[in-house]
Amino acid sequence: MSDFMTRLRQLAEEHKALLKRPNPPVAHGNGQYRRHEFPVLTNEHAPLHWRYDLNPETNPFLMERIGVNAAFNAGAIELNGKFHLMARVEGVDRKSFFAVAESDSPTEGFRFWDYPVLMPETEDPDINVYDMRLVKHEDGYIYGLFCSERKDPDAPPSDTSSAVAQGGIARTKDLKTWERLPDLRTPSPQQRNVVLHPEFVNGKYAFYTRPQDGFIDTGAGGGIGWGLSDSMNPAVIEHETIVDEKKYHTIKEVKNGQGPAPIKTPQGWLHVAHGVRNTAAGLRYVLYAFMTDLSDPHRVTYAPGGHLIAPEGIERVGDVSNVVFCNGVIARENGELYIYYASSDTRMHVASTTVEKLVDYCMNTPEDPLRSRACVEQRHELISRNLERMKRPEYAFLLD
Ligand code: M1P
Repeated sequence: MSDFMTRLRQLAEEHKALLKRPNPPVAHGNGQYRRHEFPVLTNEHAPLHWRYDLNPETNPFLMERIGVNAAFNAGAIELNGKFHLMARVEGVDRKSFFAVAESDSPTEGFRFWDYPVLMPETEDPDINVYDMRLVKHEDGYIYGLFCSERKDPDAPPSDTSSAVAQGGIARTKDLKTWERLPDLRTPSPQQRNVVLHPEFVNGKYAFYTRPQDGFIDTGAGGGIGWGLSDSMNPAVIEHETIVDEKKYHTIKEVKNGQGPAPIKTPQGWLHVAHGVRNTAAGLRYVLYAFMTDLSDPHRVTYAPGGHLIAPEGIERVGDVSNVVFCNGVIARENGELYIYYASSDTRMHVASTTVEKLVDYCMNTPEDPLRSRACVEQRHELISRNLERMKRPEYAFLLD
């Protein structure tokens, strides 16, 4: 057999083994969720036929011709009994695009479809697209809300970095055929982390936004925003209000952003979001949860203090280190909840829990009291209740 075919067989074996790798939950969790052992998607999950030219005449050394750098920040949806991740795949050329990976299982076996998504462009073509939220809306469409990035037209010629981010919108029924709609229009100069609420509110389409003055800095954009639009074509928000504001000396001191669309529960809408703070080592992104009122989805009802998921171990390291980011969850009819989160702009992971547990977490975790002394008082209250309880004989083992 030629070297070419020998190496190709070897690559195929390794790829198949990666896709078949079982992904059990790790033994110990904190009761809120359980991480799973391995990433569910990486650049190596990209099919060989996306990366290699498989013709020995045009690729005698069997080299990667169009490499894949990362697979992260995936939207998620359960459709026709299958689990789908709409990954942000980044080529080695730094351009991101969308691609669906599908599995029969929520935690392992994700396999990319043969072709990535050829997303239609608007009249002003995007330079980069990323971070799609998949939202099954009650109007019957599945919407893809994503960031559309273009070079800043007002930047001087010497500035080859400044960009403008806007809320891109497309819709589909099957994740295969996409109709591109005009970008969301809002009073804010830039937008990222735009998410559609899954139900009409007062007969209108409702959006979570993230107003921002600049591409990285949110500036006066004070947190996760909210606005209503009469239509999706075009979607226009005249008034933006703040649902969940960024706050000094919290996990969302610098900025925050809505994760996936919220999950409807009897106790309210359950949200997963990301919060960002600054450190001497750069920005640190963590995930947090909160709940909003069922009939008034922009009114926060429960806001547990601190993070839900922070980068751990290998998750801390990647192209943009110290980041976890979530734009996809799957809440199943049986109550299971899968949180798909990316680490360090590099790979995708999953944490499994239930809707009931996360609602309990939101309703019973104390809010951030915003001062060290008040945090200690909170802890004192818990400790004194526990010490009282630990006097019971069935707790005696804790005092050994
Ligand atoms: O690099 C971390 C994240 O930065 C951006 O998120 P945000 O707008 O909240 O700062 C996005 O580019 C996101 O894709 C990325 O993971």
